[in-house]
Amino acid sequence: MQPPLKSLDYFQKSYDIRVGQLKEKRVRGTKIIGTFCLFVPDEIIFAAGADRLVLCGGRTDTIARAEQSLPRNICPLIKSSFGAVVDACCGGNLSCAHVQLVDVVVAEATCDGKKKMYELLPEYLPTYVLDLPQKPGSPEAITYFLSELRKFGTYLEDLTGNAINEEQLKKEINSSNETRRLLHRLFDMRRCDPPPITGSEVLQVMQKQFFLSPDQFREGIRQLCEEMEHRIPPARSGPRIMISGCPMSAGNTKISDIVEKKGAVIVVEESCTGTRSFWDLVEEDKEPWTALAERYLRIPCACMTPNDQRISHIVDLARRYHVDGIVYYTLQFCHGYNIERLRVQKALKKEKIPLLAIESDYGDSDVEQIGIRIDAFLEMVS
Ligand code: BJ8
Repeated sequence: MQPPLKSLDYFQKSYDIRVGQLKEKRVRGTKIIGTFCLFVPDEIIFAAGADRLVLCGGRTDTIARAEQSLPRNICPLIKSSFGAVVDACCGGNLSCAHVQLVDVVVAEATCDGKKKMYELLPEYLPTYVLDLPQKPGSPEAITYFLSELRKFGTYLEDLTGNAINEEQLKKEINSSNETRRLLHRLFDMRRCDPPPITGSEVLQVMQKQFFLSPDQFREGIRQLCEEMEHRIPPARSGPRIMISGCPMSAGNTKISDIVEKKGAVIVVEESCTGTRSFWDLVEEDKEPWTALAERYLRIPCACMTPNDQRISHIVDLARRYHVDGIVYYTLQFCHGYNIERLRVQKALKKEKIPLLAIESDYGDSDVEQIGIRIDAFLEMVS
């Protein structure tokens, strides 16, 4: 086993610095926005002089708290996120520091479970819901989403007391694109055989993008890319695997850890903690609101219908990263990603790329059983 990359320490150390930074900002009057999804454009938040952190839960310990009011048979990400809010706002002792750092929550109309959970949030935190068209390919979708983004901009202007001007918005678009380009540089290096970084290491980094400031995150990625460029990885022994499906929020690394402990190497993740978060850039030469609406509506989330762009993106990634097999990961009770698997599976069958479907929660009770299935899958694709 090769020694861990030194630049990963940077991300660990930056965490405490960022907590301090957010606390200080709040004291100075900067509004901190909590979000739960990639569909809420950071660029608009930053252009309004606010800051943001993502509150998606990957921890198990907040789930019991959520289950006191939510049904048990909904996705663990929803329960974990909601439980953290309830606990933090009702003087609990689970100490999810993130919730206490935000002034308001900006939610989004995506899956049913999230939409209904967001209806309960105002009891704990001021909540704004950004609506989304469900058929991104329809001619009316862009017009509608554009009007929703402008409304969101007005909400932020009222909240912060700052006007969002075009110049600032363009600056934020360029800044977010710079982050996306750096992530492309990082992910491109994973096409090498063997790749100079493991999937578990990449996941740790990708989870941090939702908490660190853009400057902090970019600095970490730059250091990491430089270290990776000079790293000589040991010869590869296991197959090249792609993970595709639901996001793995901070605290949840279960499947990536099992896959790599079994000897495979994860070379790419098609998820919101992978390519979905950075793949497409925002057009920089366009009117900024339109450019944002177009880019964000292209996010291939299973909440959208039809979601053909996701199917072709997965096939494209499988070829580009020379994968031997795909582990299709669904969080328990996430119907969107679970049902969409059938179309993904069909497309991959044509390409002769094997797929293993795994549905799991945040608990440990299925670790052994998943390990056995992954062992058998890796043996088949080796
Ligand atoms: S853009 S994936 S972050 S909605 S896993 S809560 S879909 S039941 S997290 Fe998501 Fe935005 Fe889409 Fe990404 Fe619902 Fe499924 Fe749970 Fe999910």
